[in-house]
Amino acid sequence: MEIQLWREILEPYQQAVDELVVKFNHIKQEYHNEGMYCPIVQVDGRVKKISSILEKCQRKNVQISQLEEKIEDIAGIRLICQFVEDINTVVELIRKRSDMVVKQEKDYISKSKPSGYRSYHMIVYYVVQTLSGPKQLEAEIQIRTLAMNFWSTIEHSLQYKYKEHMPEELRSRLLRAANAVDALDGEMASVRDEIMNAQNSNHLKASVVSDILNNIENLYHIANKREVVKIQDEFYRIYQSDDMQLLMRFNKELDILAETYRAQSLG
Ligand code: 0O2
Repeated sequence: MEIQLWREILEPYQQAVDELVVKFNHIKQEYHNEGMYCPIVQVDGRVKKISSILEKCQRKNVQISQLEEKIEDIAGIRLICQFVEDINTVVELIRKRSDMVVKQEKDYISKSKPSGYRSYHMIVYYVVQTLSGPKQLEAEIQIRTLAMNFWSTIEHSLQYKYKEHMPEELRSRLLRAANAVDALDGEMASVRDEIMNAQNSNHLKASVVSDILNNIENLYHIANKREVVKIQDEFYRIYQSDDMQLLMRFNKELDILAETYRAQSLG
């Protein structure tokens, strides 16, 4: 097969990965803009390396001419969540989308693989627009927690090193580590609400502070400078009191003040 042909085959997959990464990052952004807890912490994407495609074709006895129909993870997306519960939210989110049609789901969380691997996989149909028209292809979306991801990254590199000759001792250590990851996810789930509340209030505070500073900057251009300095001092005083209600009320007052100045400048 010519190198040019590989490029031709893989280019739409690269496009799919690029588009999907953008889309999932926008989902994150939407959650943040709404001041809501986001179930996704990290979005990664990759097109499978030619050497891995060849290795998989060989392992699964797939003809190169059939690889697009038989290899489902040429385009791969990985969505990392903080908590196991978040995985269900992300799965639901994907099921509801009209631009990704679910072909298959593999739940290696309820039942892990013999290696100890845990993750939720979704194979989706996705359409990219190319110069020669729309092309439907398949992409694999792996959804897992930070802890599961840590384990599988380490295990994957060891698998790569040993292939099918991983020493038994190492294999059972990895299984023990997988159980520890499972227990860790369980422990973290029990403090999820506490952590979510803390993160939400951090996000909310950051967003209110950013709004206030924007307002102060805008006022600086249109209002009396001495008044703006007073407002800024007041902001620092309230900020130090660490009272969220006061901070939000102060922000509302600044909104009204900025609106009044804007109306005056128009009139
Ligand atoms: P790579 O290098 O990550 O692309 P199978 O027949 O079970 O071997 P299949 O049918 O493609 O594989 O589907 P499956 O089981 O859902 O696996 C798809 C991908 O999940 C794998 O792709 C890995 O990325 C990941 N995976 C599956 N099992 C394991 C495991 O035991 N350990 C780790 N670390 N990852 C796993 P590739 O093509 O095998 O590898």
